[in-house]
Amino acid sequence: MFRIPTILDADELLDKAFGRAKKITTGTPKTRAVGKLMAVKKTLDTTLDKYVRAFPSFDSLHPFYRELIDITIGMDKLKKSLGAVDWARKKVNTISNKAIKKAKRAEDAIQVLKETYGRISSVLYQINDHLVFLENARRTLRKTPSIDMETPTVILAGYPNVGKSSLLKLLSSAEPVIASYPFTTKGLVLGHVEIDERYEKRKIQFIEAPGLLDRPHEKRNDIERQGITALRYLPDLVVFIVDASLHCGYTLESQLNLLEEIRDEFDVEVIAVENKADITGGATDFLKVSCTTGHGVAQLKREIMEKLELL
Ligand SMILES: Nc1nc2c(ncn2[C@@H]2O[C@H](COP(=O)(O)OP(=O)(O)OP(=O)(O)O)[C@@H](O)[C@H]2O)c(=O)[nH]1
Ligand SMILES: [Mg+2]
Repeated sequence: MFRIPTILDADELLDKAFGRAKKITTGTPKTRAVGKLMAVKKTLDTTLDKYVRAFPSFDSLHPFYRELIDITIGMDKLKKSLGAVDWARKKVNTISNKAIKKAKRAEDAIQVLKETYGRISSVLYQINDHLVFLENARRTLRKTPSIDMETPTVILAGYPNVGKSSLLKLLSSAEPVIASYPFTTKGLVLGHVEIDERYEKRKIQFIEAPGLLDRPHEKRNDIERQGITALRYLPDLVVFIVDASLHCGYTLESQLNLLEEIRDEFDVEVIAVENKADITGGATDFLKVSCTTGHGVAQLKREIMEKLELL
């Protein structure tokens, strides 16, 4: 969702800046040295400034994204790294400006150039960890789903491994990874459905929340926390999936406790379904579905549409 350019590390930035300077080959040693210093300054000033501006302005973000980014990246670290990059940009500018003046007066302008390259390199190496952190943050932000706050939103929630991704695939355009181990889904997965009404096309967003365990919030891992954040800010409806076959590896009791907690904690309508009805069925009085045979899925779709008042 957030488009940010690749963040180069210190070595790559220095290669880029010194590479530009290397192309300046004409003039006296003095004018060459001054030209090179100006090229290095300009390249680093522009590039570092672009990095700082490319990250979203966090205070104006929707609270859902603020909370999500805090979990997946860490807001304080992110702000600190952006601050460090801005500090380096200013420092490089000051060093370059002084060096340009000095080179103009100096006997040996090339010597000034060499010393300045050394000082600029050391500033960039000082912030290398921040640059690496920002490049990782960029990759995480790129994967962050782009959620439309105006579109009706259904969250698929439940214990790990119960079939949330399988159901998301049947209900929407999403192509999630499905596997027989828990916590396959490690972030929020978004899918869409378009419904043709007589006069207009309506959209529904489906979001798979990563698997949740029935345990206190402080004990939850960062994968679960993303699901809680989504539940807090986004759903018009929750489809809670239970695996009564217990192939998921968790007891029915824990799954039902989680369902009760979600009902208590979030002020949202919940449809509970029992998945994997091809293996068992009858353990609960919820709507029975099977992602393997497709049994019950059409009825679930109808119930979702009714609850969202789209039928
Ligand atoms: N027999 C049967 N197996 C199913 C059904 N639905 C899902 N499975 C299997 O259950 C396993 C978990 O399915 P997923 O859809 O990945 O479950 P998930 O809830 O998204 O899992 P996590 O993302 O790890 O929390 C996979 O091996 C699926 O093939 C079903 O209706 N019947
Ligand atoms: Mg999944």
